[in-house]
Amino acid sequence: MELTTNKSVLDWIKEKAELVKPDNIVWIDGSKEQLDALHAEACKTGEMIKLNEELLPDCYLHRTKPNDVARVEDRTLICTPTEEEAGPTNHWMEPSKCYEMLYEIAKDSYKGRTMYVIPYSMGPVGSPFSKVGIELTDSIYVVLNMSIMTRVGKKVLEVLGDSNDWVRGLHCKCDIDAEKRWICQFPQDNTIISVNSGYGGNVLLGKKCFALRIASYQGWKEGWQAEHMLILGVENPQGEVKYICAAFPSACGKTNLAMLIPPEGYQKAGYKVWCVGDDIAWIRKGEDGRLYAINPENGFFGVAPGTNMKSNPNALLSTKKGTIFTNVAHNLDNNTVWWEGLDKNPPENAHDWLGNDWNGKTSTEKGAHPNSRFTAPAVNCPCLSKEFENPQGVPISAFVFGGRRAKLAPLVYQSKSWNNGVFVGSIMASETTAAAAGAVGVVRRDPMAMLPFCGYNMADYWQHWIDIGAGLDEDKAPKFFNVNWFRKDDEGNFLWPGFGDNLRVLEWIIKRCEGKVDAKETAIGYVPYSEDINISGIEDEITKETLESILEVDNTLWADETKGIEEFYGKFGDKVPAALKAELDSLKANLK
Ligand code: OXD
Ligand code: MN
Repeated sequence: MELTTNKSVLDWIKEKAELVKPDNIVWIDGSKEQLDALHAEACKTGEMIKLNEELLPDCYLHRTKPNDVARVEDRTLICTPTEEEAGPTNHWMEPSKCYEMLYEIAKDSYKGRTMYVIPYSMGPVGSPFSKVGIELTDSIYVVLNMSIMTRVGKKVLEVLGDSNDWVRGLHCKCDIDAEKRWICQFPQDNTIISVNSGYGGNVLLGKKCFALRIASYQGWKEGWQAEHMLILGVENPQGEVKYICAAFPSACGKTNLAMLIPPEGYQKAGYKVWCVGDDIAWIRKGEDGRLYAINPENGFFGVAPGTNMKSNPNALLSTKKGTIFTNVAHNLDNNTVWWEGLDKNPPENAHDWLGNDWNGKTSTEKGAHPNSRFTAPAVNCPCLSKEFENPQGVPISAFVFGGRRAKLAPLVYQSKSWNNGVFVGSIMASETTAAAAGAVGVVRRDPMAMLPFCGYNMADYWQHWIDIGAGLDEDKAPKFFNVNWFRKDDEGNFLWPGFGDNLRVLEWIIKRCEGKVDAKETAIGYVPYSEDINISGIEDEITKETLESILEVDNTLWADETKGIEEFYGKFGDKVPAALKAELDSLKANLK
């Protein structure tokens, strides 16, 4: 039964149904009965495996096709009318050509299948920050994941009313043919079409496709921001909470930071860290002139390998109920799941992520795919912020950028101004790890961690950041910082302990925001005096001398870095904002 009388919605569904020709159409109403029935159906067809109800209640295992295990950046298109609007860092196709290609692939592809209509809200239903999307899919896995990652059902359509302001999403599994796989965004049409994939980031259209690519474009047009940022709150012993948004390229510990466990001394003193979001922030100016952020998502789509009770207990505990595991190993003895780095006790009687017999004690193959995932409800997270559902969001004190740089960037530095902070975000870069294919240690530029997620020309996006700052009073604007947890000595050993101890750096950041601590001015920005980073309790892990060494700014290395920045900016030609060119010039002058 149709759940709305909204003409723009009904017309669009009719048009798409005529294209893909489903046997029937099912509207997702958000009820438990309907979700229960879909779980049961997915288990019957083998799409999902129900896990041990006592150990992992309401949890399921799913395996994707082996050729379909990650996002596909070279097959992700931004279809703006002109190539320049998409910019040099996006793959582009002219919209009418792209629609034609996609419709040819999608045509009749739902024959013998059901079309599920998922009305969903990114952000708390009805919040002034929130936006509605409708995803059509022929995959129950998508329905069940979207029901964790977003708010779905009838209530969303009630809020939408007869408005035309909603994002269209069409997902067709087709044959999971990697050669015909396309993830296409049409920012001007509020439309996303994804074909030939069944993997999370390509098919849960609310996440990267909408909440970053389409939403970044909407934010540009409407005066707000969609950022690839975690949001966390640090509560001090007096009970005051300060909120930070932070962007990191992949493999920099973003989820761990979002759910950080304070070091023992800090816990005893009464410090707490609250997670508002682990991946995406939507940011707007509030009535008081400050910037506020919400997490538009309702769950965590986290990387499983490496998640354990030491690295991230809050993430692991979040997966203990109502979770869908994708491409992890299946422990057949107790019908639970396992992945590399979960514990030192791999199951002997198991199936690997491909479903083949697997003995974790003797096999040289991995049990879980390196990009295997959990889709866990945010409410499960022990450190979920009380403000998670706040429709007004949380006030932001600081933006933090980061990356993996063995020698270059100091542990932390503060930007000299808003525009200088935008510059620091625009030059973000990280050295590649063995976790990704390709050479290790190569510097990859990833401005604001948005490289694969910006739905328009990155240079316009930088200008948008500059414009947002120009609209804020200086005393109300968040301050900008850059962190680097990954400085190494000449033998390749990490010098900073990281994980929970990163709170020691956040403490300095917050003190800087409050004007409570002095700092040393360097060519790149303000760096802490070593005595202002608290290392009490970890003196056996890091000496004062080592701390001093990772706070150092080497002007020769930075002068080299400016060449890489110039080369990167060169891709954007004249479109690089004048304010950023001025920042680069002044950095070069400072380094002389
Ligand atoms: C993610 C990503 O999965 O950024 O969140 O790739
Ligand atoms: Mn992400």
